[in-house]
Amino acid sequence: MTTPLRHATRVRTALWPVLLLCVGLSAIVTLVAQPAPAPGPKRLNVLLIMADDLNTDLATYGGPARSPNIDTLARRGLRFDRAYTQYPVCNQSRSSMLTGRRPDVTGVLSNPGRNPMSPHFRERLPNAVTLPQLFRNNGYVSARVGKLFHYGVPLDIGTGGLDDYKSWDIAVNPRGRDREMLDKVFSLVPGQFGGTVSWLADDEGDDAQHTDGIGAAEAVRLLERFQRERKPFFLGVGFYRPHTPYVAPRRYFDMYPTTGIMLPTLSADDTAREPKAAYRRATREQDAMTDAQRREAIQAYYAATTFMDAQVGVVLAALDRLGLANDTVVVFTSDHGYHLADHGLWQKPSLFEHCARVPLVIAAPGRARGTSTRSLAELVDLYPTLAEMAGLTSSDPLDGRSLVPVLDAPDRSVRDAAFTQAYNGYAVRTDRWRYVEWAEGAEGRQLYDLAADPGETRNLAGAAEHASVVADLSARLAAYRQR
Ligand SMILES: [Ca+2]
Repeated sequence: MTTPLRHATRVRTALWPVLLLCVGLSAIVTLVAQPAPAPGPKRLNVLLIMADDLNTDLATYGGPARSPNIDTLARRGLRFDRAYTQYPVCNQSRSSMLTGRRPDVTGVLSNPGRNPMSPHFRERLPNAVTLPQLFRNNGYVSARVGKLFHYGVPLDIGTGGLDDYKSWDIAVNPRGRDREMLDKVFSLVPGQFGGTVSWLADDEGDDAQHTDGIGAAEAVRLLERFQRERKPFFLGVGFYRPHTPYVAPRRYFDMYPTTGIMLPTLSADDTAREPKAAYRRATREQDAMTDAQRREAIQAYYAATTFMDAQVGVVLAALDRLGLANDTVVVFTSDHGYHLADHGLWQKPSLFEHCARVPLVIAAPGRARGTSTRSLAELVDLYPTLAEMAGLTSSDPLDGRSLVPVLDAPDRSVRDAAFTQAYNGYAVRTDRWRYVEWAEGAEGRQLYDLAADPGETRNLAGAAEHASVVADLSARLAAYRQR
């Protein structure tokens, strides 16, 4: 299938009057009230690049998935080794990150599809000023390419998904050949793609024909336009990979021979699935995978990851070519981590480290460069961090903390705990421990000493010698839930 596809649908400036008629007078007032761009020194641009469902198996983090372009970005900036999502599912995480509020505040606690009542964050927070909206309200042009707010992948590709129209001046919805090839995808559940494990090596298409390749090209066009028009910008580029279906050109699969892929070993708790709540996302079809299928799925996930990394490279090369790099803070992250047979689990969500932890690189002009930090960070911290760097102030009561002190001195820390929640479970990560409570402990507790046991193989929650640790961390979770 080599026919060029319709590349993208856009909400262009010319469509604003139509949109405004649809959304009512309040939006008009919002637009009119926006102040003109402030005169003065050059303003700091923002390029926020998000991958979907990307864990820390990147080479950037010492993992097996090649990521030469994200590695390059890390050499220009600061790699956060302990960054965590607020909720390891797309909609919950993205709503939280982009509003700067925790999931219990946004009220977005489920993905659409499974629960038709799943709200948009505007239902609970109608007047929230999102991160891109803050920039938009302060004279920046705010643009999105691809998945920033939630989309169902792959079926919503090419649509606006659960977008927030107040956040953007420009929205681009790329759609490539991967969206048209679903009939060729191998899936554990035939006919389903996003919610189960599925993959395809594309033998004919090249990068530029895939949704993320088209998204990268659209992002480059926007950067060229912003540079030409000398506009300060907030550009969000949301790639769809490595989210299922893991689709990429064949050559990326060839980088990862299945004979070289080691399958994780399971602990006694993993095998027994205790506590049960921790393994609630295990599915029958995933449990029934053969080892050969597990290796093929991991190969495909890494292939999709390296393909996505190549698209990151396309965008970063344009930033350099256009002379924008010295005036632009670049953030690369993912909405949550991911299981690849570790703990006997696949995909998300869980409250294990591999699912709660996210890659996070921030390359900011004049700040930390080519190093890493052990400072804990949460995705909700990105909002105050970017606002501070740009000299903007939000009137919203943000839940995160600015990471700017860490960007200036990577041995510093701005928080001593990071929190993640899923279903009726809450987890806290400290310097040494990961502690999880399900139904406030009624459905189980987990305590792992990550300094001694990074693979989370020994649950210490019932050990008498750690009772005071459990009591302390349980109190922290109670305080978190009551905020
Ligand atoms: Ca996701």
